[in-house]
Amino acid sequence: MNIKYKIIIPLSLVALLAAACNSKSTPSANNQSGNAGNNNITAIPQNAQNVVTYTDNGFSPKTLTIKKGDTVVFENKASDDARVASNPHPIHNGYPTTGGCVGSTFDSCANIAPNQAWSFKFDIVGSWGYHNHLNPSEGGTIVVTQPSASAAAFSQSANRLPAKPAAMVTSPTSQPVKTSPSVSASSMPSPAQKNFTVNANDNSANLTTITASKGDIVSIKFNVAANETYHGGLDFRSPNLSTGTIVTGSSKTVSFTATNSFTFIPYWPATNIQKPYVIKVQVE
Ligand SMILES: [Cu+2]
Repeated sequence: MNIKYKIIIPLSLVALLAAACNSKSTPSANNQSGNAGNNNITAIPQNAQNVVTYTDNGFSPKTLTIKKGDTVVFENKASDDARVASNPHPIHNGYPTTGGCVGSTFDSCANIAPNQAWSFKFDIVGSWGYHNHLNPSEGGTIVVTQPSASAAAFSQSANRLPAKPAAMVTSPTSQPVKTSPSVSASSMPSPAQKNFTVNANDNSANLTTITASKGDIVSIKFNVAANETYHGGLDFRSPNLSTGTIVTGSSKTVSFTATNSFTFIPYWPATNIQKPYVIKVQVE
């Protein structure tokens, strides 16, 4: 069995269709040009690994957990168009990459017709809500996890060379074998998981400094109080990572690998008014 062809054919198909879509000038306001990476709308691919299916009943599974770097294929098997977009509606900026047609690049931007699919690669660890922009009450969550060092090395060799895990083949030559990165990575200690809970309202939070070590996987659960918070809720924003809108009385969890210190600033999402406190993430 030749695995290479299975991988190369769908990818080149994606590239061709993406190029075709972008060269066409469409009058649709939803179609943003100059954003080629985003309009990966194709026929439904076969044998996709991470699939969310949209039917007339909404998205399934509601929560899909993947590894950082995985691509999710959103397949439309419903009778109507769908447009997958990062929460919150309508600003689509929850997934923290800018340059999409509205906010985040996690946005199909164009409508996905029945029997078409849209693919998106997730490079940021965290829990990312999305919705159908054409019917915003429908949605789901993609949970992107950080593979542990050894798991990452294993899944890379397992995905690409299932029949021949290169790292484990003993070299038949007498030359010294270079230590491969996967071997040294697997001998490194796994990063620590650190969990924090922030209880916040419009005026203050119970936890305003979070301390972690470089490399830690940090999870912060933001609870937005039902009382003493304007009903539109809060959005905790930082240069690289934002929670998106958390409505009053609900919570959201963000996860990331600690690299540099930064600060979350809470805002009223509807009016972009900054609240009078900050939450510092101190990485030592
Ligand atoms: Cu929307």
